[in-house]
Formats: sequence, C-alpha cells, structure tokens
Amino acid sequence: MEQSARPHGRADPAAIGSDFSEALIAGLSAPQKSIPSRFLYDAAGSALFEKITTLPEYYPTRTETDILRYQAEEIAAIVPAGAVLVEFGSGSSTKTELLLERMDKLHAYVPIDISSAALRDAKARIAERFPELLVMPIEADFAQPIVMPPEFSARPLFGFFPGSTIGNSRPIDAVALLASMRRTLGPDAHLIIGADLKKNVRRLLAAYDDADGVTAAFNLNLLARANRELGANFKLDQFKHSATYDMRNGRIDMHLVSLREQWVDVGGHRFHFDAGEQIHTEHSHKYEIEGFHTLVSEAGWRPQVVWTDAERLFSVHVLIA
Ligand code: AVI
Repeated sequence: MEQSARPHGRADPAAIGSDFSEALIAGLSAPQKSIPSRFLYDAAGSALFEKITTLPEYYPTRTETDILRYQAEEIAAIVPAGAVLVEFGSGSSTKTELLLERMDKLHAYVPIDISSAALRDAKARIAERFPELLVMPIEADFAQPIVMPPEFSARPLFGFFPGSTIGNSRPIDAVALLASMRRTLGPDAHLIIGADLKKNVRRLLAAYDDADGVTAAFNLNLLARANRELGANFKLDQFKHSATYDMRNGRIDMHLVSLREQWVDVGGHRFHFDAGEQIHTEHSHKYEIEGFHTLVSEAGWRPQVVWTDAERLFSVHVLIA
C-alpha cells in the first residue's frame, strides 16, 4: 500500500537540511539502507539508553563500573599529582566520580560532550562534590580533534573513554578516533578506555534484545525522531528491531526491519521498502584483549595495564601515547 506523500507530522523547518535530515536521506538512498548510530542519542534516545544501562541483560555498564570501583586505587596511583583528567563523551560523568573519589591530587577535570545541558549538570554536581577540583567543560564532538586549554600544556594528561563506545566505530574509524584522541592529549598522555569482550553469543544477543523491549524502543526511536523532527511518516508498528551477531567481524549489528512492502516519505523524498528489508543502525564490536591491543597500537598507543572482571565480560585498559 502506498502512503501519502504529505508529511503526516509537523516538521521543524530548522531540521530540514540539518545533519540528521541529510544523513537520513543519504542513508536511505543507498542500496543497503542505513542510519548512522550517532542519531540514536536525541533526548528520548539518551533517556532510553540510560534505561538500557540498568537492564539485567545489559552487563557492560555494571561490569565496567565494578572494574573501575575495584581498580580505582590502582588507577589513581598511576595518575601523578597535578594531572588533568579529560573525558571524551562525558554525558552524565557518573563513572568518573569513582575515579575522582580517589584522585585527590588531580588538578582539573575536563568533560567533553556535545550536550551543553549534560555538561552544565555534570559540572554543577562535580564542582559541589569536589570543591578543590577545577572543572573545565568543553562543548565539542569528541570525534573531532580538540584543542586543550593552553594552561594544561605542561601537565600530565589522562584521557578517559569508558563504556566501550569505541566499539560503535568500525575498526578503521576506531583507529582514526584513537589517533585523534592521542593528538588532542599530546605526547606522554595516558588513556583509560573500556572495551567489551567477545563471549557467549546468547549472552551478547540478550544484551542487545532485552525482554522488556527497551533496546527495541531505543532503535525504533530513530524512526520516531524522523517523524518528530522531519515530518517523516514512518509507521512504527511496520518495523521491528533486530540484533544479530556477526561472527566474522566480531560485532553485534542492529537493524530495523520492514515488516511489509511499503513507501515512506522523508523531507520531500519517497523511499521504498521490500518486506524484510533492513536499515542498518549500529555496529557494536567485541574484542579479544590481544585484538584490542593491535587496534590501539595502530593508532600509536602502547598498552600499559588491562583489568577484567572474574567472568571476563569486559576490559578496562590503560594506554600510553
Ligand atoms: C554506547 N554503546 C557502547 C552501546 C553499545 O553497547 O554498543 C550502545 C547500545 N546499543 C544498544 N544497546 C546499547
């Protein structure tokens, strides 16, 4: 059945020609349809992601937090007095507090995020809890090279990139991102980074397709967002969430699957979907420790320490530039 060409929602005129509308139209025009995963995180998507991190099936957040809690003392021992902690994609800075509690000689904390609201809230909370610490937020996309405040140039810099967010980039892009972080931090810097590990496939699939359907809602929010912001007419009940494990590439792939043959209008463009046709929405790579070491080495980092949990679900690494 063909749907009306008229946008069914009210498009925000400012959103037409936006980064999202351009990426969506380009992604849906390709033979293998896709939407870049960074668009998962509008306000509704970020709230759903926060909910995912508390689900029983989603082990990464819980496990990484436990590793950081257990190793906080050891991590703090590596960080010299007067150092600066720079967090890439800091969001709510929740895990950071575990480190800050032990790093009493730290000079400054620099959270980097594209959300000014998240930075404002994190700064207020951290400044109140750690009154001696200088908190200097930078509103920026951490995927781009960032210029550090010049007053930090003589200080030891420690990057912090938790959550296995690195896994959402394909290896070639992950190397470029790690190399860009290395340039941002400069010579002799360290990077503390979380990486999710390969494991039993059933466990992985459950983490990305939970029983309560929160991950499904997170994925389908991409289409809801297109309806809200661009006046697209996706029928959400005509698409379903899918998570599969690609053994060859060691990654979870998320898709949105069209449940029937249909047409969808987005910003003046009309897209055809076959029944069963998929829109790729996210990669989430899983690593062996050795493979992760190879990846970081390609970006010029040297592995210094790695910690895992007892079940070897997740790993936290300290790297040297
Ligand atoms: C943010 N990132 C590390 C999450 C992950 O596990 O790849 C995003 C996510 N996608 C579905 N669930 C969580």
